[in-house]
Amino acid sequence: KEEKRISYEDKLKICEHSVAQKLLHIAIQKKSNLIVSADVTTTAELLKLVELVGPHIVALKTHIDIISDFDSDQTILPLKDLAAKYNFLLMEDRKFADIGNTQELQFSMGVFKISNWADLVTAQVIAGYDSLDCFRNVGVVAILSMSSTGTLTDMEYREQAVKIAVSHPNVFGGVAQNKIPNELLLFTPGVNLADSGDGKGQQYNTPEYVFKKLETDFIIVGRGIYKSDDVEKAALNYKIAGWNAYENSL
Ligand code: BMP
Repeated sequence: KEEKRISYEDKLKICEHSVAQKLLHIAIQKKSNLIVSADVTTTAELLKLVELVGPHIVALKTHIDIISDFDSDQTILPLKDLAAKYNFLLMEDRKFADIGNTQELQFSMGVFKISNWADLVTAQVIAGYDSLDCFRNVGVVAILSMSSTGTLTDMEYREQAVKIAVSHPNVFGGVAQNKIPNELLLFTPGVNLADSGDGKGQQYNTPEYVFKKLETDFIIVGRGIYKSDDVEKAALNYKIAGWNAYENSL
């Protein structure tokens, strides 16, 4: 059944999770639905990138395990300061995919101690509903479908995955390349204004497409921004493109 695209203000009334509320308030305040995917590999590059894009984003998405010189004092403390300074949330794209007990350890232990700093995390739902119980004090964005060629997230899988996402209290959103129920926030990666793919299976759409056709709430942009010659200008361009696409889709 077709659901009508609704505004961030209306989403505030139906998405009750505290992290969803924060994200929506930031989106409205900053007039931005942009999440930058900071797929750089050193602390210096990460912090430099965040200084440039911070003012324009609602959240910064990290793959913290690709930072070669990770150190919680040198990497996380300044990152948290920047998040407070520029008013955005920290989203760790860990894509947890194990049994609850193992995920609990991966979430809180090891060198990264994700539970100490992430506002939201991504998780697969492949291990079932109970596996998501361990993510307390954080928002979970469930991976419902993927942007890559040949992904196994077919319709049958997606339907089952959405059932878990809408019913689990820790989950407030989904990563997907298709429409999802209004009570979840939709995050869409695979967004690029210049390219249609990366030669490694990634497939790109435009902001216009994902807001109009998928009714997404947030776009996730990596290389389109951090590989640009002028990173700040690129972030601003995607922010404006995303906001215009959102307004045009209402
Ligand atoms: P880029 O814009 O450079 O292609 O980066 C996309 C980012 O989004 C990567 O960090 C990737 O891990 C993530 N991602 C994706 O591309 N497709 C998905 O289906 C799910 C993702 O998390």
